[in-house]
Amino acid sequence: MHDAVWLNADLATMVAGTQPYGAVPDGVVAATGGRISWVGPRREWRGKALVELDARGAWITPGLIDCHTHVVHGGDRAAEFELRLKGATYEEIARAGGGIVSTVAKTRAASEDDLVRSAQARLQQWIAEGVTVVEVKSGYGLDESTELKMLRAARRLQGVTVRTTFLGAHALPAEFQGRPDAYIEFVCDLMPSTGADAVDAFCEGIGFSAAQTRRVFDRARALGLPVKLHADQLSDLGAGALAAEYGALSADHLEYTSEAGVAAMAAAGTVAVLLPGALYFLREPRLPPLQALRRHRVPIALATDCNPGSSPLTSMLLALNLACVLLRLTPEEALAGVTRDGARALGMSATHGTLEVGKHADLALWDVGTPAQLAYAMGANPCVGRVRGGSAQ
Ligand code: DI6
Ligand code: FE
Repeated sequence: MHDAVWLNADLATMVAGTQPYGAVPDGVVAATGGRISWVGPRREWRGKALVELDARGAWITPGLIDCHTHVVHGGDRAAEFELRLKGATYEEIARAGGGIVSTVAKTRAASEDDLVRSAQARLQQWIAEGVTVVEVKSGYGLDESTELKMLRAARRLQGVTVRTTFLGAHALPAEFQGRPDAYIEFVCDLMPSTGADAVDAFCEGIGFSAAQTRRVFDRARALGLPVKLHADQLSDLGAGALAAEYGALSADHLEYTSEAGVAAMAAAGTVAVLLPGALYFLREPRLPPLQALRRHRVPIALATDCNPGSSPLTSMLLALNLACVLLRLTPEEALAGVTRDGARALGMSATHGTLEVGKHADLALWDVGTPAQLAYAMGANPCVGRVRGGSAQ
């Protein structure tokens, strides 16, 4: 006996195989104890369930996964947006003491409760759009108390499964001006007490060098923590290959990554996380190397990169559309990027990301005629139901 069963649905299981979207027309999905306990075509369903739910012809996908966000932060950067529209560049603003460090001041000044409140208010949109898992990074504290405060705030968020990432190596705080190596030492020393699920760094001209990133990753490796990397967003520092060398879960951004970097990622099983919101908002002319990623069969995930400076994007569905229009992903690749491969970018593919028996019963129900409509529409929200751990929410 199953706990619950959804009938009268078309399934996009997102299991890789011969069917686009892993589709099962007129499919059935059942859940027991919070896990998927049966999935397949209705004509093969012989089971019984305590609760029978009518999906009313909806498409059911895995709950969406946003594998790269900075959704916990203080303040906004609308003034910086205005400066950019008057001609200043993102990098110029950062070098003049704006950018990331201006959000640091706001985040330090905010209480933990303030951070929970503002992030939870933003997160309602993810929840309304069928998202069930969200990764949240620190990195706007750059001191011990604020980094830990951000991570505690992230763990208090409700309505989604949260994965936390320690991004101490995001920017150099004013206290360490001229002493980046001393700051990296501080980040390494703080790492064991963060309780984060993974470690990230910003390897960039306005962030940290490859050598500094290595020190962070060496410490993470010694602690047994998986790593991710903001890689080659604004210039090619060989960061895709560096991430691969450390067996990173993911290398993110990748606008300037070379084919050699892509090949290294393929060999290491490192997921490419593409962030079309940042590319759009910064009007970045250089596109990530999609053809090379396809040729080398690197799994491609998609995320919002929600942050106040380079991607104030709070819609996963809009991220799908931006990925197709700007980066030229197919709608099927885009949907895989926010389900199967988003899970992989978080090291969660054994339990999340597809509709398969044994995985968490995290589902999204959509009033669409085809799954491609999720990426096609701009600003619509056809989500008509969301299930997390087997419970309708
Ligand atoms: N890359 C990003 O996209 C965000 N952080 C990073 O390293 C942007 C952060 C910001 O501008 O506040
Ligand atoms: Fe980011």
